[in-house]
Amino acid sequence: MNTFSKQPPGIQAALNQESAPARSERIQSSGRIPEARLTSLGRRRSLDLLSVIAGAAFCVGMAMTLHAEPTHSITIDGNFSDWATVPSHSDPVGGPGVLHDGIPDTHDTDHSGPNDIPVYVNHPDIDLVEYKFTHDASNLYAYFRATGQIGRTISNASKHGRYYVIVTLDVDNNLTTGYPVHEGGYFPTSAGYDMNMEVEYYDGVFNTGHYLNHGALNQPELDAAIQDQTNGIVRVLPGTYDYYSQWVWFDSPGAGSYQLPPPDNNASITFVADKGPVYQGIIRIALSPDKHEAEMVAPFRGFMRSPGGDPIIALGNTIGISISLEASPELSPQPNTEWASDTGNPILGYFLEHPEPQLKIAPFVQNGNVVLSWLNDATGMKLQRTPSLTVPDWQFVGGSDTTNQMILPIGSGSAFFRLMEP
Ligand SMILES: [Ca+2]
Ligand SMILES: [Ca+2]
Ligand SMILES: [Ca+2]
Repeated sequence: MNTFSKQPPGIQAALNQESAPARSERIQSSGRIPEARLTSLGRRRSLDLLSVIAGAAFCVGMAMTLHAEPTHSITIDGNFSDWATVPSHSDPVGGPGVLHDGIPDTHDTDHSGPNDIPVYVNHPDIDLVEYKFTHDASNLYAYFRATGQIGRTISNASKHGRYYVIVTLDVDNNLTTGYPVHEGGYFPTSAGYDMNMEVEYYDGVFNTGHYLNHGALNQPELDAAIQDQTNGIVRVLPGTYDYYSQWVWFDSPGAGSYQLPPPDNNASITFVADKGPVYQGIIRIALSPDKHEAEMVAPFRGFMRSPGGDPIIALGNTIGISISLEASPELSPQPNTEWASDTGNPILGYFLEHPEPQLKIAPFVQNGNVVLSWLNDATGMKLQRTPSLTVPDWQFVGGSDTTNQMILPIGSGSAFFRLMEP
């Protein structure tokens, strides 16, 4: 996400200062946890009971809806019909003389002062014209539409282009932590950005989808942040554009350089630098066939945890979002040596609404099994069961956090179910 001052690839390069100026178990009120009861009564009676109780669970969920930004179920597949009901934000169609809040809509990235006016650069591939942002129970999603082709980079013997799809996040809804985006050459500016979810294309191909943290003001603070991150910890602190770390998160203990400690010990991370090598972790992106549109996902878990163990990104939090596209100059329509970027107006005060899981028990028995289901938006929530509510012993139902339906055998006793947020 930088300009010519970017250092050569190498892990340390990513972790060191860049040249300036280029720039629980979440137990909620019990009313939020829909519960459904399964019994092993005779078939006819049990079916009636299941149906009634499943209906009651649905009503509990409805009563607690907060009417903030609702969840949406998004599949990263290059089909954008799943975005149809997500609120749209527009950005000017760039061109000579086109201003956005007094700033050339597509512009160079060489300016870093809060009151600077960067210079117009013609680069349709980074001309953002529409963007959207949404979430579900365990992921953040962003949508982008550009005048030109997203992710297009030159690849030949002498030129190796770069393109960045950037979502900058104020993860604590606090302007005093993080940094203002003008420090990176992004305008119009806004402040408080602590972390990114980002994709780099390099030399004609996807390079990495990574998380960034800008919570350091100098090299010792950056060194400390990196040490924390090898243990899955992010401290949300005042930062600056010039000091950051970036990592790819893998849902595998051995795929990355650092296996994380419990409870994330099934995951590992690798710190990455711009310009490769390629790592495919949990941040994914898909483009439309004409490459004018992109959809991207960043699971909550990759943002890591606070020192106290709380996820940095969690349902119920409020965040701020800034969207940018940025590219190196080789594919600009006219001879040009300037990098270019385009930044949308920020989405501020975005409340990560709890999904409406609508836990249900099917009103029939399937080959001696009971079918429990919940909305696809709530995939990522964890189904738990207990044989009694008097002395509860809630146990995770294995595999339930990657689906929205479980088919379970009917045993000899009673069973009660609930969905828990991740
Ligand atoms: Ca899709
Ligand atoms: Ca634009
Ligand atoms: Ca902040």
